[in-house]
Amino acid sequence: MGPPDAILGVTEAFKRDTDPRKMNLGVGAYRTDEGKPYVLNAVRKAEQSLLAQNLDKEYLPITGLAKFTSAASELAYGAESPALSRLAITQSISGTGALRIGGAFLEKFYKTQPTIYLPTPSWGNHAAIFRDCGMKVGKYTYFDPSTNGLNLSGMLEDLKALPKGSAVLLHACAHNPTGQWAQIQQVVEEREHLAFFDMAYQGFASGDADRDAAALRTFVSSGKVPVVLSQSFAKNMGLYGERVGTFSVVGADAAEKDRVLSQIKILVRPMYSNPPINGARIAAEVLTNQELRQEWLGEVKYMADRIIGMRKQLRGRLEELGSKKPWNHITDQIGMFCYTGLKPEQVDRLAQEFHVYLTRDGRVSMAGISSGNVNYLAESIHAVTKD
Ligand code: PLP
Ligand code: TYF
Repeated sequence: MGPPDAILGVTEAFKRDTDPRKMNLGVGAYRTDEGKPYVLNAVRKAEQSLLAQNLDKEYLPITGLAKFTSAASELAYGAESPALSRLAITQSISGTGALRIGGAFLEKFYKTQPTIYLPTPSWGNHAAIFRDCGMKVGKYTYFDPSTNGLNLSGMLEDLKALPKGSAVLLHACAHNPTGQWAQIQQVVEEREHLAFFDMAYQGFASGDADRDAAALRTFVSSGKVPVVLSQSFAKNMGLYGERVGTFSVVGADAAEKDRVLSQIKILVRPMYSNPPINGARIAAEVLTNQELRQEWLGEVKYMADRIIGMRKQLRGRLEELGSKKPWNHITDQIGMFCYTGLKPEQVDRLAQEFHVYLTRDGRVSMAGISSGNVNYLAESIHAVTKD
């Protein structure tokens, strides 16, 4: 018997709890202010339009639905990006599948550097994904537990100390605070590292999809280091279970793009032959129908703003309760999660005494908080942190 997934295991424990006050702050999935899963209106409308078209269910090509990958690449890299003409892109089984293709690609074609370096902490699944691709997994400093913020100098030092040309995983947004990118990019370029961007939250950090892609786009336009990207539509389009994403490699020129794409096809074929069609059709419809696209961008902003509002309320309530601990990191951090700094024993007490469930590293999914339970959460956190 193997151990359960650390994040999905939290949901299991939550489901077993029968207390009406229970809260699931484990898995990163958006909830409405009523605590319900949210299917975006733009997605519902795209589904209706697809249904009315009576489409067939034939296999997609190995690299997926071209209408989708082309619209997705414009969303990530910018519609005007000159890199689009030399971009090798494939549809993937959401962000996880994109990372898996990327890991397999690097393992096979970036052999001189068999290690991928991850920030500490990173998404809990990253290390396992790259390890199962046959890569070695290394670390660089990221989080500073004393401030619950970024340890920028530690991060830059570590990136400088890595062997030249290392593969470095960077969270494109909602992990790296904005503003420090220029320094990070400078070091990555000096050391000629390969930048593996993971973009699972485009639009979720700032509410603006272009702004959240700024770091990726600056690296690409600078053109000094190789850039690859995993892209997920799970969170920003609410397509979690539809498994919609892409993996792409920015080629040096159109000929390299063709060679890379031919190798990606060879990797994908024995993994799953070709990707699922339904979610890609939905995303393509939302991205290319101008009316739906505008509605979608508004809904992303709405979700991002609700989360920002919850950050303010949670911090404010903790301060009103007279907590002596600093809670500025709740509003300083961006994206879907908050690293609260809660210790594993405090997380255990939250579950056992207060029916509040999160991962033992103290990560809270902010999207699970609503105006109906933010006070209860503040009181619970205050109770386990006051002595
Ligand atoms: N990358 C990061 C940083 C994530 O947090 C997640 C999940 O939320 C993913 C990738 C992949 O998620 P999915 O496979 O559902 O797209
Ligand atoms: O980090 C999260 O909460 C989401 C959902 O193995 C998730 O990324 C969690 C665990 C997992 C796959 C997805």
